Amino acid sequence: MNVQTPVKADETLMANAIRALTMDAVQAANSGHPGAPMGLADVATVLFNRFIRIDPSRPDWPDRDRFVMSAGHGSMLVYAIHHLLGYTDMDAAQLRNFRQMGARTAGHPEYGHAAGIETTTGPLGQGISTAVGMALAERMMQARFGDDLVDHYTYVLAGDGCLMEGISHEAIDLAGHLGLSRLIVFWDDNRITIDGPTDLSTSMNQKQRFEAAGWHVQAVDGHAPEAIAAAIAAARADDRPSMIACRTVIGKGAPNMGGSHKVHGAPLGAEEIAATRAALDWPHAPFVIPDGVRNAWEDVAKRGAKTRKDWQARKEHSPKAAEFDAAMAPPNAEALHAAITAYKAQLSADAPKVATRKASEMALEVVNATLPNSVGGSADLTGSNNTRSSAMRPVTAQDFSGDYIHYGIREHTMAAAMNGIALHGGFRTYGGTFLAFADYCRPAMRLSALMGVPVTYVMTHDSIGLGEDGPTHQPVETIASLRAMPNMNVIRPADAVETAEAWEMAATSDTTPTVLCLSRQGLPTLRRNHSAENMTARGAYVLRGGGARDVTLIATGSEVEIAMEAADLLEADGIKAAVVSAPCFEAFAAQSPDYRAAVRGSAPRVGVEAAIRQGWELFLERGDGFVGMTGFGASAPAEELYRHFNITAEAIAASARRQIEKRTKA
Ligand SMILES: Cc1ncc(C[n+]2csc(CCOP(=O)(O)OP(=O)(O)O)c2C)c(N)n1
Ligand SMILES: [Mg+2]
Repeated sequence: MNVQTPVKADETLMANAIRALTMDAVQAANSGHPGAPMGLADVATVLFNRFIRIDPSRPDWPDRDRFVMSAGHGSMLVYAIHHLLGYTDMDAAQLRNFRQMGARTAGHPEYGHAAGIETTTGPLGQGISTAVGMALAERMMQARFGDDLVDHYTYVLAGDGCLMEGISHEAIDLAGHLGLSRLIVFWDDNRITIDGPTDLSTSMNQKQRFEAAGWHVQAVDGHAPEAIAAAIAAARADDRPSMIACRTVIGKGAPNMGGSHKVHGAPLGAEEIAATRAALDWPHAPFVIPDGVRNAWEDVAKRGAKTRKDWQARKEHSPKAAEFDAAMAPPNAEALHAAITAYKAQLSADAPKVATRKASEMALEVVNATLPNSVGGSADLTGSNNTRSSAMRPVTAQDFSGDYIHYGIREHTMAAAMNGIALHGGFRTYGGTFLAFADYCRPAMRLSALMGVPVTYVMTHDSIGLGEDGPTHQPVETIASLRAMPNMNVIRPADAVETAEAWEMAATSDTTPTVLCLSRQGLPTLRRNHSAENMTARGAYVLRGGGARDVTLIATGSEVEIAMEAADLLEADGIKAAVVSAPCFEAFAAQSPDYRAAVRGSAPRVGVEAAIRQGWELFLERGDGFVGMTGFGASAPAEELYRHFNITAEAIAASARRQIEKRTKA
């Protein structure tokens, strides 16, 4: 079991190895941050030497402890430790090439770049908030599989910066409320940030802040191994999340520069490095580690490997082994495709008129019934986002067996926690808010995309179509801004069928997160002819009018219905208008050139979306028309807003006629 190991090794030497590797790698790169790794070397050494259970030969072992370097600028701490533990992908050449093209030792720790990096950090505050999701997933897995299979901790090293960022407030509050007992945060209390001492910019009593949120709080000398160890043991024993304030000296070991903001983010320089070697009594050449120290670190890895093997044996005999493996495996895409296809056939026959947010809830009944490890949630808008399917039960501090998370009004931490849940493994996760508040989630969404974590953002109230709540709530530029993000699928379905298809894509995506942009207002079913093919996965397709066309109307979401009406108006005048539904630009961009050309057609085009035009060059050429928004919306009933902003069938038809006329004259 996960218990403390007695100390044998010389932890001062183990910590000085981190210091030396850090200062030498930063010097070699002539760039990087030596201060935090040197200051945290003692805390990290005690944590790894006496407590942490990981197996470098099996970095994805599900019951490993999670270690998050939230102060991501201190990446050399992670790389040095991985090197010392003997991770095969972190040899000395990687350290010598710190921050260089193609090296695994990126400037900030990047998930997927080297084994054992649990999450990408660097944007301050993200690590601690992502870790809240990991610690929550651990509790939820423990509730399902018991201590035998789930018995690990989530450890976080956070700096002054992480705790000053606003997201930390949300994360601390949520973790305290949920009583995430296996979350242990070390605060690198060095009283230094880039600009200088922290008293330039904060007077916060961090200990009281954590206490107020329901945490177990301790303070120790961050260079006193026994005190650190005692604090970790007490933190593990407490049933609340724990914060250990570790009073440290930034750049500890550097005799002249230590303790100053000058060591935060610049090489020490040859002279100070020599002085540090002398002060630490570390005579070894750069990147050379004496055998005794290397052996001490490798013992940590050996202990982890043994613990992992014990776990493996327990799992093999567990009656829940198959269920556990299924939860850790990718979702059953075949089963979901069959269920969604049958559901789509029913929808096309019934042709309900529902808002796509409601259609999303209907699709979730299918998704959540088919994928048992689906976990949902909302940032206090459950009834508006329609994110809770009928069988879902809330997760609470008393009962983690539920599958629905009330994130509270904490969009940013919701997004980061979803990353953490997904990275932890065992669950597929989604969470909702209003689309306009995607901006409150954005830094964490960017990390979902950068890391390739397939979480789903259920974002409702996706345009002026939400009506009376007005321009504060009406996205105008939001969709374009999300489409601008690499590796993010932005899907704006037109009806219940496309919504079901969007959910199939989102719930089975491997490495791309998804934003679902969903309407508040009711929309008719436009896809009346059932097809087993997921047309939304094509990105865009001809919904109406094969064969020769005089004009192509291309629309998304709630505006597809309006484009269909415009096609009726044009048809009455003998003008053949094709209507293209374009729910997912990213998927369309990935289609073959032939397919794209066939959908776009050679006739003049009019794009229609109740949002800004930016990004529509995927479909439109110069001279093509666009009916949409050019500024913020307004507060009024939705129908009136569409008329006011001239997003109507008449306006689309008029634009189509203009395009055709221009083409005839040319
Ligand atoms: C969101 C965000 N804002 C700003 C930065 C730039 N930045 C990197 S480290 C840092 C100061 C962090 O101070 P602290 O956490 O105390 O680290 P220390 O100087 O003690 O190593 C800043 C402002 C960042 N990485 N992320
Ligand atoms: Mg600091």
